[in-house]
Amino acid sequence: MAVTAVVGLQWGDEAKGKIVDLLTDQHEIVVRYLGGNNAGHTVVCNGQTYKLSLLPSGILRENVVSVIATGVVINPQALLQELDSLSRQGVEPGKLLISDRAHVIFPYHLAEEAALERHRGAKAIGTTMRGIGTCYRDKAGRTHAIRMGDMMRPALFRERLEDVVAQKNVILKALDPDHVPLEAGAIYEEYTQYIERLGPMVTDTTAFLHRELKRNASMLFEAAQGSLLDIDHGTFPYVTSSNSSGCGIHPGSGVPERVIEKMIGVVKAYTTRVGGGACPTELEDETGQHIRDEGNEYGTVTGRPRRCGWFDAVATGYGARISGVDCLAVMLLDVLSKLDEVKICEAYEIDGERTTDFPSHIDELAKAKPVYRTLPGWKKDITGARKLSDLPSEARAYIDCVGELVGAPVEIVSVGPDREQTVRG
Ligand code: 2SA
Ligand code: MG
Repeated sequence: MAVTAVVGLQWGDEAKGKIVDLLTDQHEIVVRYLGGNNAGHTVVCNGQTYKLSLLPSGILRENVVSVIATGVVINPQALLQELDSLSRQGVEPGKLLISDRAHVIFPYHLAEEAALERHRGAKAIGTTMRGIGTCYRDKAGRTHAIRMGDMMRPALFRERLEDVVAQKNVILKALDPDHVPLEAGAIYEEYTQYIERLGPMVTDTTAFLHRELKRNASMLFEAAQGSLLDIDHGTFPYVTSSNSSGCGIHPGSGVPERVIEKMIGVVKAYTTRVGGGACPTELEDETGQHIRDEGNEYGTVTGRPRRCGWFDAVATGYGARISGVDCLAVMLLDVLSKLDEVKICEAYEIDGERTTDFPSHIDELAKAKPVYRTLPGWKKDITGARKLSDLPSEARAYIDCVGELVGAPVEIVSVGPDREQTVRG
């Protein structure tokens, strides 16, 4: 496999980490191109469970180069803590490169986000509170942005920080009268220590990736969050602040999408969502709780219970189209094994009209009533299945229905967290 991408087609947490880990062996370079330490990937490798947030999954392999590309927002403290916790787990990390174009998260980003989310009250986005959105906002606004490359230039960094912190204190005071002014000098000292450690890894990753493409290196692009959380194409404003669908690969890495030979769309066999915003197939009943319990559906970063519901082929099909996937990996199918019957949403009814188009406005999505196709459950333990013919016919029918309604062939089915618990179609 030369150049491959793995993207989530729902609202994140599709178990992309497992697919990326399965593919990492076949690639020399793994690239993370969006988001920050809001993401949570669980990777089970050599019997150990690793929780990754900002680091690409390739970091677990000594012979893989991991790249944190331009589109990522970096909290340097969180990044160093993650590296330190891996070395405590005995991992000798592979080579890591960090883009000098990547933007940096500072304490004022977290303070600003906390104040803004508080102001929204019941309409809060339900963010992870990691300063992701406020950092991307400064990136788009330009005047208050600081990039990794700026931190590498002490005089420039100090001057810029003084200027930005002075302005941020004014904004923060207006948002919160109890705001205690932040000190640019203290932040400078703290971040200078971080950059002393991270500095040797900071480079022009775009140039690196293009050099590697020229020598036909194999590359794996690893997404975070999911297509429906995409800032441009997702369920705005209940989205993350970057292009978390396949659309983000080009802006986030500088590598054109046409070089990607295989775009794998990862979907969960049901739906989950954390944070606010409509979710038409959400089940606020015993079945929803059953899925949450069986799937251990709690946020990896924040521990928040995830909202759970039936598979939504309208939403997921839209995610698949905007990301341009070649095939699907259906994850966590085993979570549904105890149910008498299973449902797939094949259309929405909005104001009495049936549609398979995904609404562009959140108010329309909030009105959408799912139209379900009901299938019989398989009521068997499938965690030992290794090939399609090992699966009960009801489970195969369910997967076929997912593929047909989403509009892409299912090539991988996951029936448990371990690498071996994988069925290839
Ligand atoms: P943010 O913090 O600005 O990106 O939040 C904006 C929305 O994006 C959602 N979001 C996520 N959704 C699913 N999983 C995510 N990662 C963690 C996980 C989340 C956690 O793997 O479980 O631990 O809670 C993730 N990151 C951001 C978020 O819920 C908002 O709806
Ligand atoms: Mg996650």
